[in-house]
Amino acid sequence: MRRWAKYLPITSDTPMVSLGEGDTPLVRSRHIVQRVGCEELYFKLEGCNPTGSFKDRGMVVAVAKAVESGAKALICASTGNTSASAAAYGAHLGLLTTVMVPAGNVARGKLAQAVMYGARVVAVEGGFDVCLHLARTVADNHPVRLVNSTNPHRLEGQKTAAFEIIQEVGGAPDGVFIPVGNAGNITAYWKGFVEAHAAGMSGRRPRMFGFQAEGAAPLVLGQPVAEPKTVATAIRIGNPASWKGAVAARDESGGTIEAVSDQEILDAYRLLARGEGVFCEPASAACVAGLLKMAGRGVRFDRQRLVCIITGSGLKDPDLASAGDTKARPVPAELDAVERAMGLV
Ligand code: AN7
Repeated sequence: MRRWAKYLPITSDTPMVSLGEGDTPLVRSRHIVQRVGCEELYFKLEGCNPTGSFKDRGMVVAVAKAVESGAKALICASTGNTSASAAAYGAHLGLLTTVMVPAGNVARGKLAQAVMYGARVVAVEGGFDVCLHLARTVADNHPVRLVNSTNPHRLEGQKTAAFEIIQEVGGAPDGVFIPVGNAGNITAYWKGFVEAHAAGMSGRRPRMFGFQAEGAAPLVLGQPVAEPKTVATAIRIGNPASWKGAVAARDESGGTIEAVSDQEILDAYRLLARGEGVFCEPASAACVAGLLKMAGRGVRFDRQRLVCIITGSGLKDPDLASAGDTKARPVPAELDAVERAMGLV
């Protein structure tokens, strides 16, 4: 908040708090860049934020503004990351936080965070879309502040990631690849790039490429999806709140919003970890899956500089990660047993 204060809705009454959000690494690709055939490819590691996802950038602003206006309690609907972030900033600023999540469809690490930060967790028998509807209704009828991305302060905070990218690579890249769920983030990035361009921070604006999971792709289909399904639970959303913002980002930037299959997401998830040393959650890998898919069908990025937004940490979803080959059986504490386990003898 401090660094970008002049671009944020901050007043002398806004509490200037921080858990260390923002200033996340921009890592240059060494492996996937070759498959894509572009000039430069970067990963913006938003999983390095304090609660392990990009949500912290906007949440710190939304919660600070809530406190400024006298709020004592917060509520959000969430597929997991928003709840972890709201719970953390709620705890930091002494607010009572309620999070509404789809029962049985939230990665274990995210739930653990909400519980540890002391939020009241309401697991709803339904998906994210119904949780958001209920949270909005509660906020309309009770003195509880809604901190979903329908809260404009969230998008203000999230747009700072665009400023950081511009500053680090010296202007906007040619293309930004980003996973899309409730569509707040693609809306916020585009807002950031547009404002930065207008303020003279960057001579141009990037094309925005958004990616949804095939089973949860309302923006691709052009209509809400009643029962969204995908392994990437973070983006299991059938009726995004920022629908118009996402379509504007796509159309004004000359980009696209496309779908990727769960298999393509999981392939990119593993490739990022093994080929780049970047361990993200499956939803985050959707944008890399999308970039690889475009390159695979012959889209050329020859002289271009591209950035993929890696929205959350792989540690959020330990069950999915360890469903692979971690059948590590213990071996006796003896040298020959270790050498055998290593395939050396
Ligand atoms: C890792 O936490 O919607 O398109 O409730 O956790 O701005 O929704 C999370 C979304 C991408 C999609 N990557 O961003 C929630 C929630 C990760 C995410 C998205 C989410 P939006």
